[in-house]
Amino acid sequence: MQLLSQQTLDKVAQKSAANGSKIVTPQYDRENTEIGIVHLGPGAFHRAHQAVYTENAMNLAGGNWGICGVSLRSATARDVLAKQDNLYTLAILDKEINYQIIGAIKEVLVASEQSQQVMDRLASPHTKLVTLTITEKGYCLGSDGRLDLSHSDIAHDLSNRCQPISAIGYIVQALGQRKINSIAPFNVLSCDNVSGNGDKLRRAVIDYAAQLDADLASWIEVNVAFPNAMVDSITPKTEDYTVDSVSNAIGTRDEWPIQREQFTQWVIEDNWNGERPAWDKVGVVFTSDVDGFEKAKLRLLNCLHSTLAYAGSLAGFETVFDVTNDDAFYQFICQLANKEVLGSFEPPKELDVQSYSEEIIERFLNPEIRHLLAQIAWDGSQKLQMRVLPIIEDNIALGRSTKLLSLSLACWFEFICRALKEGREIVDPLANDFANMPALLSDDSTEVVAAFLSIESVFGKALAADIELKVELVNSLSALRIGNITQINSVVEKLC
Ligand code: CS2
Repeated sequence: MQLLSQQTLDKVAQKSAANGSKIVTPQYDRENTEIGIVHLGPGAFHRAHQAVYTENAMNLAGGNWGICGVSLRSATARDVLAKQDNLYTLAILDKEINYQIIGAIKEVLVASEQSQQVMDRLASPHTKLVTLTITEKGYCLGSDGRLDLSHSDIAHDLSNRCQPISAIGYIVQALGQRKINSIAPFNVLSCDNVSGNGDKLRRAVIDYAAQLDADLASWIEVNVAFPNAMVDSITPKTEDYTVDSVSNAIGTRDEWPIQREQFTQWVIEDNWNGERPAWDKVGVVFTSDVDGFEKAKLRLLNCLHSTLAYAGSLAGFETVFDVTNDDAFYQFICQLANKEVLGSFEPPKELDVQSYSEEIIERFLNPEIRHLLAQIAWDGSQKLQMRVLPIIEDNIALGRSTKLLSLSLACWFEFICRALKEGREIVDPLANDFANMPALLSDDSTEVVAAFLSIESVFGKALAADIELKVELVNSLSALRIGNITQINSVVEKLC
């Protein structure tokens, strides 16, 4: 089978005609489209979400919004996509199955090998927008919400400002060059699943710039927009079977297609300088208040996802579909959403949050999507700070129950403890810290809970000092350890 490329796009069209299906291919003059966006972190989520909105906007309204994807370290995306002229397939796996060939990414660079080219792209007057999916840990923030100057990447960049390794270091260096060359700054749009992502990124960028050049820091403060944004679409990583099934469907070999559900949402704060792609014409919502959407998404979808990831893995399930399809776990997350999440925050006026919550649980039951719990379980120490802890804090302040949320956290504790005891790899920036905490091997739930709560970068001071929360966590962990987690309903009954 020939490889997907600009030359073989007509094969895709033939296949699509033969099957009576419509596989959309780029409808704009791809060759003559300039790069207007630099995206840091072109992983699966970017390729299934922002790149697709940009593709659809160019299909509809043109514009020089080609994307240069910058991998900070890994060369895999560049090397695989280069062979395909950076084209890849989006497979939408839902009640209907649809394929679309995406051409918006025009170039992929690897910062660790092509630092100067990355800098040139960022400093180019054609670049109007820098977007990012660098995950929670890429922001290098300390527990006080300020840039962690002792973070090894930041410390490195501060003493090698022309050869940065962090996203923050690249952004500030490029903005500095634009300022010197009197080129208008780009907008900086975080697309990470982080609450107040634009505000956090702005804080990190300004703190970093202030260490190097006070004038640059004030210039950034006045001139650069960092809109907050909420992003959503369930995007499991590409597996070998995805490559085979997509290649068969499109009639050419695609070595790195991307799969996602039909549902997709992008809500961006309308805080913008200059032009942007015609995203508003292809479903992106611009609003003055992203906060409520972000909270709804992180507290419902992501809190339930992480809860299922830990509880479900402990019970031996493999995917979100499998565990949600189990009646006891289904009831558990419905109860968690209804009793402890809904009501913990003020939803946006335009959102019917009860239906939103029910629709999310329905999305987990998409049989076409094999979303591995192990993938969602990564980086719990970072994710739970956005997904579970703020709900606990708000519920405590409002005098509401936190019992089920405590059970969710206890599942994470037990997940980490079991991995340590069984010598399994833990994918988490705190993996080494966990390994150096002997208390996590203890059979005594009180000792285990105290050890976790002592991690200040995760729990801060107030939660760690909350006696009632501590008791609930100990009770939950003990109930999990004595009881049978596959019967999560009996564990819940004991606690509530
Ligand atoms: C998931 C998210 O891996 C995870 O942690 O919870 O990636 C989730 O699928 C997305 O936020 C959905 O928009």
